[in-house]
Amino acid sequence: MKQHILVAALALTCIAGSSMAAPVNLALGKTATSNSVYGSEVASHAIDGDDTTRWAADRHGSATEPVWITVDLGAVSAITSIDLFWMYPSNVPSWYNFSNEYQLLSSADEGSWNVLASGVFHDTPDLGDRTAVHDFAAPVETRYLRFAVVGGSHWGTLHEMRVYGAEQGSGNAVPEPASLALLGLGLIGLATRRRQTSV
Ligand SMILES: [Ca+2]
Repeated sequence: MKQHILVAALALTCIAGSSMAAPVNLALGKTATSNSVYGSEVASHAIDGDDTTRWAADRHGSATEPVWITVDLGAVSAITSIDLFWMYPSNVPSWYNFSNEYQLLSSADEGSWNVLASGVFHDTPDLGDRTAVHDFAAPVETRYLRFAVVGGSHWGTLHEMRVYGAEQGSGNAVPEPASLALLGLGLIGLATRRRQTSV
């Protein structure tokens, strides 16, 4: 009997997994602006789906004078995860202290902002020092997202921001917690993890 229950559970997991659509990057193809740009490294480069292109600021960011990009998702969306790729390693040991301290913020009107998450990137060969995935236990409803550099010794930059969730009215339902538990994802609170990539 126990074996049958196990098989049934596995079958249910497979069915649930196959019925879930692949995550959609809501930032792809949307618009991005910035308050600082270095040469041709414009804000849209951070949401073009290409890890080789980047946004870069022409100065450092600080708590009082951050440098930032703002992504307009075009409509209020329910965000479940944000995937950040800061940059490739310089492989210059003397540069390993170069960093960006950042915040992720949300806004419904581009006027008042809520801090969703924060972190620090460092220019080391360790992928975990240069990438982050911020998962949200409850979907964050927002239209605007901002990546703000608020400190660190490197001019503000970001190669790619990928935003996952569901656009309001799109019919792409955000997975219910029960479904996530069934798939063994176990999201509890805000979690930051290493991005799954071979970079
Ligand atoms: Ca890019």
